[in-house]
Amino acid sequence: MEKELQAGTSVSAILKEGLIAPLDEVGRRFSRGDMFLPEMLAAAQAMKAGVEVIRPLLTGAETKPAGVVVIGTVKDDLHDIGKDLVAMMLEGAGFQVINLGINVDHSRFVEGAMANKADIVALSALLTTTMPAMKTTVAKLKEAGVKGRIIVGGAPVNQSFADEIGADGYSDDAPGAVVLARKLLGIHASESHGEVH
Ligand code: B1M
Repeated sequence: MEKELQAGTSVSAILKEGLIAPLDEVGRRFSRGDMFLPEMLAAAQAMKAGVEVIRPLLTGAETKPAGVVVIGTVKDDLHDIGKDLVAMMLEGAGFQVINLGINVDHSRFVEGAMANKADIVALSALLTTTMPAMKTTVAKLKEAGVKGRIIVGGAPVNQSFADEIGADGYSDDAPGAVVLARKLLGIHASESHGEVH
């Protein structure tokens, strides 16, 4: 990967073609029963090591804070690679990101959002079985009077589910989450740096 960077390959191409595409293939093989959990875990570890190499290019050095984002993967869901990519790209775009981690219960989302006066609360879910936890979290955030806008994402989530559960926005990938967060807060891209090409 360092070689690709030195050769001038874009961060976006490395991410999409070198990291995400192979992991998708692992997922497909897992679905077919050609690969098993330890292999999926090893692939995830390789992906994480790869992401660490490009992390400085994703997070950049931004001076003007764009807003506060509290992000986490919902309860009973342990997938964090996509959520961490979203977090890194938001950081790169100048947001202050408080990453609550994985398996985040709705009450921790509420506490995190309140304590940090979140402008955006970002929820990730990778399992169809944890989508109900996303729904509950959105409901509890609203019930608690959290003022920040709520955005959702993750492989099984789509716009109609986001609408159904009352989220303020949905994005299918990390760069889209940055665009969405800016849009919801009325920030123009030119006011912030950290674009990844
Ligand atoms: Co899991 N797993 N996994 N897994 N795993 C999936 C999700 C699965 C689709 C694989 C498959 O069967 N083909 C399947 C879910 C099926 C379903 O629900 N329909 C699955 C399963 C079944 C499971 C277990 C139940 C397996 C088991 O134990 N029998 C288990 C569940 C554990 C749990 O969470 N309780 C499990 C475990 C694991 C590992 C621990 C081994 C590992 C995760 C390691 C980790 O995250 N630290 C793992 C992995 C690696 C995968 C796959 C292969 C890859 C996920 C990934 O990281 N993708 C996955 C198959 C697949 O997706 N192809 C699979 C790369 C990442 C960049 O993409 O996370 O989608 P993604 O994020 C994207 C977008 O979704 C979006 O932006 C990112 C890209 O820019 N996005 C957001 C994500 N969050 C967002 C939030 C936003 C906006 C955008 O705004 C807030």
